[in-house]
Amino acid sequence: MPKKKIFSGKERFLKNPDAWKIWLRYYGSLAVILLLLVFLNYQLTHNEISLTEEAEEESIESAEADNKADQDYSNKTAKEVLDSMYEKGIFQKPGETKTFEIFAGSYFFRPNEIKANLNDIIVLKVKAMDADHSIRIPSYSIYKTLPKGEEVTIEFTATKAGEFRIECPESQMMRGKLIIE
Ligand SMILES: [Cu+2]
Repeated sequence: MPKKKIFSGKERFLKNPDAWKIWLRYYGSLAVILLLLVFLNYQLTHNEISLTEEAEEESIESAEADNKADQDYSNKTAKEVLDSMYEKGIFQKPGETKTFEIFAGSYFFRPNEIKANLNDIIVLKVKAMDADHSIRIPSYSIYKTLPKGEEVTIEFTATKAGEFRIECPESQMMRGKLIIE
């Protein structure tokens, strides 16, 4: 009696004519899953890297901008910084003190034209040379007598812009101009 051949599960499987289909399904699924995992992994790491790069680029850019601002600032002198603030109207520009030496004589003021800027503090040192005179700037309510040979100091703030007459009321020819810009 021939011994009945007993196939193991594996042998039986291998004898199955459709075995290749099962194999394909099994390994095919595995391959697909594996590919999917590889793809996902690539996507994740790639995105992570590009995000990190973006963040790095941004931080480099902002650091560069900071540096540039710092440099712009440090390249400017204190005066330039202040001037730019005056220009922007952050501060009102204080006037400079401008001193003028004026000689008064028969019949002149020398110099006879004084120029200053609005808000300047104007100091006039006026000296009558040959006789007593006086100086008057009506628009600024200034009137001072000038005894001969004596230096008289007049100080005022240029609060009004324009051209203003300087005169000696006693001498019609003694005329000057105060120009405030
Ligand atoms: Cu005079």
